[in-house]
Amino acid sequence: MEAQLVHQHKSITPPKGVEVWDIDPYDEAILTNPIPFFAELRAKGGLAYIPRYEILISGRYEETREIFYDHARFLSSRGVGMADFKLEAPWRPPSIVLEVDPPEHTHNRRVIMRALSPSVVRKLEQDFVEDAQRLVDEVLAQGEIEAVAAIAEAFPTRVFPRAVGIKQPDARKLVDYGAMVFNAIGPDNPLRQRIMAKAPDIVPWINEQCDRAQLTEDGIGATIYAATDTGEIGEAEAGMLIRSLLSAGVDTTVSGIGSALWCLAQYPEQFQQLRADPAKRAGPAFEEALRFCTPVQAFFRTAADTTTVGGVEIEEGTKILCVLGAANRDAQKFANPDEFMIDRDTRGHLALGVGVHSCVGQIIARAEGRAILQALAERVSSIEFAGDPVWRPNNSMRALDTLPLKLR
Ligand code: OVM
Repeated sequence: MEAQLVHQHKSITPPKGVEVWDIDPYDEAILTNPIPFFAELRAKGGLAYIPRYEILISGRYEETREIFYDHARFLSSRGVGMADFKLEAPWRPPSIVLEVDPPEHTHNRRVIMRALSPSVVRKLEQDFVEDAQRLVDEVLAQGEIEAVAAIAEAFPTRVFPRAVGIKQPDARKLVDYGAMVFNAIGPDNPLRQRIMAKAPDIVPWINEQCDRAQLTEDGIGATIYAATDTGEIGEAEAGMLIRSLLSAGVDTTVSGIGSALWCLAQYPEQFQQLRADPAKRAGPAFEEALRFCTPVQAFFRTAADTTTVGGVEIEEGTKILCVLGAANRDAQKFANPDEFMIDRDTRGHLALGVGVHSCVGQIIARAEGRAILQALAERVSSIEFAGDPVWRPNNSMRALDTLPLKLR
């Protein structure tokens, strides 16, 4: 028998030369207001050690990128959360694209890439644009709205499940499943436990949607199942890849769109800049919102062997929390990082990762973001807060709970 795991992963001794930092990055006050924590994290150096969880943490751009880019030294197959899948049974069968290393990863990812190719998404984009225009017309008629429900959740849950080919989408279950997946990446804290209590209600429904017979014949899901006809993957793998789409394709875009709206309300002169050329600036504005708010705030990697980063020796089995949200506000990479500027050069931001695991759905996510921001900029003259925005704590996702807006 394995010894009882204290932190769901191997116990490590603090490496020499790193600061020991007595902080809980999963404190709800930090999760809902992470920016001061990011600054403190970067000030500690390339890596810091958090004794409470016996993990390393990285929040500077250079080190975070180095770790994320190197899939051979820093594994995903041992889980991208606090738990080491080599030592603790995962809460669900591991994802065959997220929680896996090359060469299996390469093989499985290729099937999704083909199903989400630029030519496929180009055809979907016209639908996204029409849906976005219709949705913005609807909310404009209401004047004052709660924009998380009315736009951020409404839009992706309308367009994405339909693109996949889900016949009877249940927006609530899709959003809640995303919350489970992203809270599961953190420690086994009350946040994770509360959402996991919903599993019996949600997981069987999600799994059911992944069956071939449940999917339309013309969606992304059907294209993935087509790869079983040539023997490239099996039926079970195809189902697992659909599960990945439903895991990663809803909450992420809900968060990205909600955060983009928050940015535009917070920086009205930036919204006016967007309005001056919606078709050209919607894409860059969404990209800057990704950098500025970074929907997936952090993922772990696990050291495959003894290695060094920035002169720090890291032992095998070490869990490293890579804080993408902090790296995206590193002044060494982005000038005036705490300013939201839609005309800045956002290239190299880490909101969609980097390397072999970088977001496989990024072209569809970007198409959704562009569609909604362009529709807004073409129809709305001003976006103002109609009350205080409230952030929803989550172990790895930065997302709004409520966003009262007045649209004119
Ligand atoms: C998956 C998966 C789950 C969560 C996130 C993600 C951001 C992928 O199930 O494959 O990528």
